[in-house]
Formats: sequence, structure tokens, C-alpha cells
Amino acid sequence: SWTPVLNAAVYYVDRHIEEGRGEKTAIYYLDQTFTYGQVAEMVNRAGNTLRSLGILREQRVLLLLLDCPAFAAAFFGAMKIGAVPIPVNTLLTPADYLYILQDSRATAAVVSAELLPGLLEVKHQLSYLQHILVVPPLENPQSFTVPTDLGLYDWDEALAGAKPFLEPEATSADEAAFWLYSSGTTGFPKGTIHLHHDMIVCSATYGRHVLNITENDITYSVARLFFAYGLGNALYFPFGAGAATVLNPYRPEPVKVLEIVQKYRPTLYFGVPTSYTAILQVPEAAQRYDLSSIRFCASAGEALPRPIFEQWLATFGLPIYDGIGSTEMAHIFITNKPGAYKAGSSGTLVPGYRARIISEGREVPVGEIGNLMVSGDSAAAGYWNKHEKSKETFQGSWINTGDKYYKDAEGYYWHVGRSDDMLKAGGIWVSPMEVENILMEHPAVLESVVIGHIDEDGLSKPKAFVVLKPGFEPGPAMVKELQNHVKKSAAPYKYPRWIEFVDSLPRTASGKIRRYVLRNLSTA
Ligand code: 3SK
Repeated sequence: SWTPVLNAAVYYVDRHIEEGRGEKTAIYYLDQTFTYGQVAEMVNRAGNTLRSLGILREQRVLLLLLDCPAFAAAFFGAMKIGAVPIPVNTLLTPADYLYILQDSRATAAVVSAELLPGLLEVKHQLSYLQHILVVPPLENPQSFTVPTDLGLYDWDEALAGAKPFLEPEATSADEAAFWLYSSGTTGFPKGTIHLHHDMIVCSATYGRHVLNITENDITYSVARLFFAYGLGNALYFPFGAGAATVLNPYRPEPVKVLEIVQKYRPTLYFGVPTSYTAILQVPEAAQRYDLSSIRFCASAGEALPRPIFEQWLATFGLPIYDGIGSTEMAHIFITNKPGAYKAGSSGTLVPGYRARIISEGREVPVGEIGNLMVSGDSAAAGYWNKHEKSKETFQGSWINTGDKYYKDAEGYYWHVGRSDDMLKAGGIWVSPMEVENILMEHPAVLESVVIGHIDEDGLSKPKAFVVLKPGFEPGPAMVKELQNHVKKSAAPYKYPRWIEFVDSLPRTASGKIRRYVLRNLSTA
């Protein structure tokens, strides 16, 4: 049987014009608003621009973009011509972009001018990238000129010269729509392939049954569009319902976030534990800022500590509905919900998903810990060019989350840790091996191990145990020096917040480092 024709760009954008929402606000961006009609036209112009550069169906297009309307235009424009957008983390290093561009073989990139230097640094090493479309900077966009001799184009000029009408490519529901790179233990991120139907499944499950989103809603997500979490929160959930989204290109500093909520009055607010914690530190936030528009606060990325839930409830009178999702599942599949929440838990299943907790090959009884497996139709097709990793994660219709969980008698899921050694900082995966390798490049370091350590707010950050080479002095000066060393070659959130100097590392008889000993030492 044939897979039905489905182009997700038509579902999320063109449908609203057909259904009479062309004049309705789709995006609030700084002091501008964009209607669904304007977004549809930008999407068409973006698709035509990519087509005129020779970008074909199935070819990948890297999006290295701040949160802005150009993100929506490039994401759905690429998808509408059957090309495959790959939003990437804007906090990565040039070496990370080199890896992703080579691995994905993206032939075009759409880049915010602010982020262009990181890409140009590795441009001479790229084998596949032919075109870079640059979105003008936020500051002084009029005086910005793109050096065209480098194969660069001005995004605004290119779109202005493109046709505003575009026939969608007749993609199938099961064809690749977009990729997201998820971090791996080896330090190499994995290109996770999502299909045209995946976002639609998330809209019909979490969007409909948990958020209860309608066209009257306004969403605002502190998590950026390049995260799987942010992409749903601030783009395909609102666009699925004909609602509006607030996009902010600047860093989500706590006071800025509160000002944005007060200004645009979102009804659905999406944060991560670090941002909830930071907002709670703002003096008299509840007295100074009006958050009364919010009817739902979501959290994901890492488990929300119970004290943060309680303080937020006491301060703002709102529960935070914490959930767990993954890049592989596209969005949240277990969550707390209105009328069904327990602080500190990840909540219950989102309708449309199934879960199993497995230990030693069998499903464990209530209360017993095991690996969390999940099944649902938003699951990715697999990882690009990572056969062994794909087999470990994608097991028939089940996905191995890599998380350890237990379920209580009322069907609530409780997170107890990661199955592997990955850790999170500010909600973003960090490969300990990557940080360890960088530390070990320093002339003073003999060996190092990086683990996740819980700070006083109950959030996980990297901590390093370091064995110094003879002749080097441990102490605060060395801590600073090693932290600066990591900051120079890794994304800023990855540096170890604490460094402990040890004489040797605990090892097994076969020489493997016993990470759990250090983890226990670190929490003792
Ligand atoms: O980390 C999470 O919980 C998450 C949630 C939604 C989408 C993606 C992710 C990784």
C-alpha cells in the first residue's frame, strides 16, 4: 500500500490560509507581528529561494539561527520543497559545526549574521556546503553587507527577489522532514531523522491532550527552537492550532523573560528547571511582574526538583507540569498534567504513547527500577549513518530512552538517573568524554573524569576529578586555568563548575574507571 502524500509545511502553514486564518497573528517578534498570511508568503519565498539555488528534495539544509521569523520561514520553506532542514544548537563550537555539516552533507545553510563567524572559521574544510544565506543582524541591519564572493547571500534580499507562490512537493507521510542532532557518549552527535508525520503526531497527542491548545493561545518558550523541546513549544504546537508564538532572539535572562511574559501575555509558558530556578531568584518577581495570562507552565530537559515546583507554586500560584521527552521521540511522552500531577515525578503517559520499564530482559513490577522504553508514532526513523547506535536505541516500535525509571502504583513515572554516563547541564546533554578529552589536552592534566553533580538548587552540572602531572600545583589558580581551558574549546555550558584534584582514579581490575564511585563520593 502507498504511504499517503503529506507535506508537514502544508499542514502547519498553508492550511491556515485555506481555513480563513490568513489575517490572524502567528508570530510576535520584538515590536513586529506576522500574520499566518505573511508567514505563508515568507515560507513560499524561502522555498523558492532554496530551489533557485538548486536545492533538491531530500537534500539537507542547516539552520544556524536565533529564534526569529526567518527560522519559521526556512524550516517550513525547506520542508515544503521536500528538502530537510536541520536546526542546530547555536551554542556549539566551529569544530561541532564542521562535524555536523560534513556528517549531514548539507548543501545549504541559513545562518544568523551573529553566528556566521563560527561557520566561516571552518568553511575551507567543508566538502558539501555550497550556499550560505545570511539573515541580517539585529543591530544595524541596514549597514550590513554580505560578502558575495564567498558564496554568501543576503537572506532578506534573496527572499524579496523570490516568487511568493509555491506548489508543495508531494512528499510522503513517512519521508524525512527534518533532522535534529542529539549528543552522544562518544562525543559525536547523532543526526536524528524525523518524518513528515512526526510533528503532527505530537500536535495530536501532547498538543491536544495535555496542552489543550487552541487558536486563542499564545505560546512562549524559554527553550530555543533548535531544541526538540523548543521546536514543538514555540513552532509546531502553536502553528498546529492556529495559535500565536512569541519569538525572542536574545538570551533568556530571568528579568527579560518576566518582561516578555508581561508584554505579550502568553497563555502557555515553557521553561526548563534552570530558568525556573533563576526566575525565583528575581527579587519580588510576583509583585513586580504580571504573569496572570499563563494558564499552563511546562518543564522538561531534566527532572524538575520538587523544591522548585513548590517555590514556583507558592510564588506565582501555578503548578509546573514537568515531563520527559527526547529528541528521538520529537517531544514529551510522559508528563504531569492539570488534575494529575505529583511534584518530583515525570507524571503519567501522554495519550498515544506506551512505556515499559525493563530490567534483565523483562518488564519489572511496580516500584522496581529499570530502563525506560517508549513507543509512539512520533518516534524518529533512526540515526543517520549510525547503524550500531540506531540498533541500540530503535528496537522495533520501542525506543530505549537510556533513562532509569520506576513506576508507582498510580502510574506515575519517577526518574532515578541515566543508564549511561551522559549528564546534563542546564537541560542540555553533555558528553563527559568530550570534556575529559579537552581537559586532558592541557599540559598539567594526567587524567580526568567528568560526572554530573547536583548543585544547591538540585540541578545537574559537570564536575571534574583531575589527576595532575608531577610538578603542577592543585589549587584555586589551577581550577580557574582548567575551567578557562575548557571554555576555549567547548560550548560554554559544558565547562566543569567544580574541579576536585585527586591522586588517582578508582578503576576496575580491567582498568575501567569506576564512575559510580566518584558519583557517590561527590554526593556524600
Ligand atoms: O529532554 C526532554 O525532556 C525533551 C523534551 C521534549 C523534547 C525533547 C526533549 C529532549
